[in-house]
Amino acid sequence: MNKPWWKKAVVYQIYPKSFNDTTGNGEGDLQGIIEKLDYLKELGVDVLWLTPIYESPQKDNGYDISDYYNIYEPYGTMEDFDQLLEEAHKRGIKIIMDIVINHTSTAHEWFQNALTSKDNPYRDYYIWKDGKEGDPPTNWISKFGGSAWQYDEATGQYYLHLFDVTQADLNWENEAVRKDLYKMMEYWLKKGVDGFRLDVINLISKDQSFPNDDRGDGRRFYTDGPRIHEYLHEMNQAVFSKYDIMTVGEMSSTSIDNCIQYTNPKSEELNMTFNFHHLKVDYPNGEKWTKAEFDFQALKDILSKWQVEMNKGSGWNALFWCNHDQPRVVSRFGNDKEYHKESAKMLATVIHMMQGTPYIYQGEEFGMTNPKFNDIDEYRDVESLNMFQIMKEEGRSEEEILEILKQKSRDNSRTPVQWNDEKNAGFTTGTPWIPTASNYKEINAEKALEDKDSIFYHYQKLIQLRKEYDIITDGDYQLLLDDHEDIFAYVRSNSHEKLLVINNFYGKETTFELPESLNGHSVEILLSNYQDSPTDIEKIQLRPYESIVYLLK
Ligand code: TEU
Repeated sequence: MNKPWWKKAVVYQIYPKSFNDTTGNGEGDLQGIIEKLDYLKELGVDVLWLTPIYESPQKDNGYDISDYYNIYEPYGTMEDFDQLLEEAHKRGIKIIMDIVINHTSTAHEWFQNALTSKDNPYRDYYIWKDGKEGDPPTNWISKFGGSAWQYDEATGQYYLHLFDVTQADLNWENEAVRKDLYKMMEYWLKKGVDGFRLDVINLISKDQSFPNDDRGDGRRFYTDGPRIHEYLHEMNQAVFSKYDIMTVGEMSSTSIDNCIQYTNPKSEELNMTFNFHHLKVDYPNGEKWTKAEFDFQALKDILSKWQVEMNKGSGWNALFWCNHDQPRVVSRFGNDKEYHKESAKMLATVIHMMQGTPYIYQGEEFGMTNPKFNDIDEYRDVESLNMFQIMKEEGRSEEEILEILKQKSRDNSRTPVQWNDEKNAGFTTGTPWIPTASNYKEINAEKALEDKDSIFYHYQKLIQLRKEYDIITDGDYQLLLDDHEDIFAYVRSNSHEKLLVINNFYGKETTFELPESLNGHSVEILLSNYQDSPTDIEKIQLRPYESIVYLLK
């Protein structure tokens, strides 16, 4: 059987607001993406994922959709979108849309109708409940802080919002909701888009008894909920199965077993899933809002477990370090100062030599860093601003909170893409909607393109290797030197060859010793982040952040 195309694809994520502004209004736009297609072609990516570009009040930068059928005006028009799709396709690049169907903006006409009365037909498009003796219906907590329920004076009931108060959760129990959403997806597929990234899709099915959570924030009553597999299968049959597309589900606090079921082709649900367990290794005791070192051992163990188990269960992983909700990886698990280049390349190799479909987030390909904002006025993200208030109310000092945001805020990845060393890093001629990181003169795309040894060309090479070597897609995975304190090494194997991937995760020298079971092969270096890595692999003195991919035969 032919392998589906998305198993060998590399996806590039675009956060349009911060990508490239051609109008000078300070926000990126669709024409700005068109302008950069040749750059993306040069990098070699196969698919672009656009985060939401639909009409939206932008309380959550587009994850609050008010009209699924229209483009957010500052980004351009539907004609611009059609042109983007055509220009991308001309270059052999596919486009997937971000579909947000756990909730809509409260500005959506469905919600506006729902507000008018309890018996409006759209009332049941959302989740409304009576309060309990003056309290909200349950003690569930919104992902952005505070109660997950909002009271509506006029009708005397609460609606559920797992995210911002302007993001009302849709009622998936209502078949009319599901039908309307499937129709909307068909609209985009008929235009020719190549698939979907489905926002927090594993939260759509809620436990209908809506219980209080006596030992948590409520998430266990809606995460991978009771009817989730049924809904995804229905969606697959009604929509996805009719097109040659790719689908990736964003899975919040999920489990491997569920992700196997979501992505095993036999279930006919989705093609692949994002999970976040490997990105919680700097959340001590599950607490995001604290400054912390990352737990290297946990990182290795989690990534390795997902590699092995998903393969065993015939599931498929989306591989990623970065997205618009996560800090920049080179600042997080690498070293964005002395070893900027070495560590950025090492981190790229770690992920790209694994099994799954890799995702590159805009700017990652030349090592963009966290901006290290010093002032709360520089932040824009609704979650960061809410948490700033909440932590202040808890009595923490502003200084401490700013240190935490510097490490954890979602805005760390949302600063303008640094295209060159001109004003605003070449992102806009106007005032950017969020400040540009101050290091844009040193770290930018133009500079990366001029330097043959840049992070950009390392990513380019990783993408090419994936095309060239089937073992990256098919090979089994095994972690080596499991509890080595500095090294993340693994081997990928198939019947006739092996890939040995060795990474020094730290800024000091360390020694790699080849396990005996890997003796006796011929050795070829496929990629390294140093000029002269050794081909004698029995014992390797690894330099800071050294990362080497060997082909063994
Ligand atoms: O994110 C879902 C999600 O759960 C997170 O990654 C979120 O950023 C985190 O819980 C906050 O601590 C998706 C989108 O990627 C995100 O940008 C949206 O804000 C969110 O859904 C709501 O649509």
